Amino acid sequence: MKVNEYLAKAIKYERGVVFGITGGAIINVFDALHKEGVKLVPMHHEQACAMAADAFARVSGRLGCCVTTSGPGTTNTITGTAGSYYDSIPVLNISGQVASKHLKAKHNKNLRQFGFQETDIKTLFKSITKHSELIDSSFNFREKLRTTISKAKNDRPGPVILDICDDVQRQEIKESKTVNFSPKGVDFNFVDYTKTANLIKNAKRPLVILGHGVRIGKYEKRILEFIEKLKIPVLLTWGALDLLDNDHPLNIRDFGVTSQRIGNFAVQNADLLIVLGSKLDTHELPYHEIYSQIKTIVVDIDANELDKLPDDVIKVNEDIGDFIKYMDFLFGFYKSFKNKYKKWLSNIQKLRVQYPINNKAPNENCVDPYKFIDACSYYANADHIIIPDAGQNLTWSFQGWKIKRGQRLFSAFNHSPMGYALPASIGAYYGSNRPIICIVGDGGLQMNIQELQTIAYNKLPIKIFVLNNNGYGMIKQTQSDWSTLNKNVMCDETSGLTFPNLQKIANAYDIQYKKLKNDYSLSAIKNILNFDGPMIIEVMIQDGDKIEPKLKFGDAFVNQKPYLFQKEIEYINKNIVKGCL
Ligand SMILES: Cc1ncc(C[n+]2csc(CCOP(=O)(O)OP(=O)(O)O)c2C)c(N)n1
Ligand SMILES: [Mg+2]
Repeated sequence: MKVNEYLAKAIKYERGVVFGITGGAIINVFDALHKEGVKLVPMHHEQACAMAADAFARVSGRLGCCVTTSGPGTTNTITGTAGSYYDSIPVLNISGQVASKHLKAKHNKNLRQFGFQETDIKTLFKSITKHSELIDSSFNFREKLRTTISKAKNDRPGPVILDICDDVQRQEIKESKTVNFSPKGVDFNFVDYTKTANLIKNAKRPLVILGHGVRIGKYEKRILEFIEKLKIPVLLTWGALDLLDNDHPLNIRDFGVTSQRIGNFAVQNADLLIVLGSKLDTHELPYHEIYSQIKTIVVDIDANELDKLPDDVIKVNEDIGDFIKYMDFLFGFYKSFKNKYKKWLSNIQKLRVQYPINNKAPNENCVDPYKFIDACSYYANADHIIIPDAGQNLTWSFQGWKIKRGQRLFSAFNHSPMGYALPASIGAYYGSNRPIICIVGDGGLQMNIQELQTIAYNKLPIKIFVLNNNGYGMIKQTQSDWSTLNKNVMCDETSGLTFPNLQKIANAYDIQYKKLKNDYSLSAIKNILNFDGPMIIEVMIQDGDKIEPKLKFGDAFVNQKPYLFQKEIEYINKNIVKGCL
């Protein structure tokens, strides 16, 4: 069998959908994929292909596949691939490379280039993939591909890339007699589980923090059973916000720099944090001092993530599933936990109601972003997948969205490139066949606007809500926060950054267009979501509207802007612990 034929069979076996753009050095791979009957989605920019493959993997739980040509084709995928790496998303990238005899390494490695459109992909992608390899011979390709796919999917998943020379794609695979394919090895580590279990048993005000690792490990159901047995209040990172429905009694939602207020008060007043599958980003816990104040147990499969934490933290380098298994064993039937933290939980929930995200009066002149998110989440059904982009629109979405069980809500969390949401919506549709809500800024839309054509041609059920706040709102907010900075530089028309008329854009792509002018027009979202097919909805936000609350770097963890009076902080602190064990 030839290299390209085996590759196509492997992708078919993985039930992959290929997002890609063709070119001279990858033409044979696409030909084999086509012959094998693999679903191919041609797009208009390779950046978008990588992002679509990423979102496909996120929603389907399968391997994402992105196929591009040598040189500019593959260098265009860097932003998307980096996002998959930081968020641990399994994506197989296949890149065409110049013919093996044209590789500069075969002539003089100090050359910048030998072959036309040659680029050293292996080196370029080394720091943003789990595995990056140049395939300049067909020897042992079967084993190499299987090992590469296994790396993408196992342990802490992530993207991988094979850069396959054009001539090699067409060669018969040659194999050594002993194919040395070893599945992942087993490491033993000796965690003091009894000590950990005792800490949990003795805690008075514990919190469970769930991160994206829960989903990556496919432990959504097991975790639910675990927390429902312990009945400990649960905080969710953005990567895990869609693990629990908004109304789940244990769900106290988000915490960190841009979250509801009460999550941070809960953290500050807890006596134990049990962190499962979160790398505890600086966006969540910006100050490391917290670990010397509150006992913290962190369970993570990646030892490097534990290593970065201070010594005060109890570090459990273990798969979450194994950790839960041990806890199940040690706690028996969890009888001792029966409603132990009832008061702690109800105090937090009561305060959350007193400090809602949004309580402004409706406005006739524009749409309040929090009211928009609230209305959109009210009308969306359990089948919807929601993908915000980057900037204020992302934060408003995560602060305000109320998850219904089954919904997915995600973005490229850790890399957060503008332009992710639109191509990710395409990938998410092909990975799920579900209706998609894409929430994007007027700035971010421009970064992958060409994919409107992919959406229009395929008539994908994607509703594209464009939050028009006259430019780069996120950056404007930062500029307004710091008196040392001038206002609006590089952010809007005042410094030369302009945007096209969205209605004309919609017309040009032959996509339906609607405008939401003010808070009173938000009920139109119901019919918009019921419409069959793509639609662009322009949401008119007031220029200068902010993310609130938001922690300014350096301020106390519980004093997000707009600031609270000291008396109010004391009131919350007192009431959150009142009557607890
Ligand atoms: C590719 C990329 N370039 C630049 C940035 C830096 N950045 C973050 S948010 C933002 C402004 C986004 O504006 P818009 O898309 O209109 O969203 P808004 O904040 O207005 O909701 C910028 C420039 C980024 N995250 N990604
Ligand atoms: Mg904007």
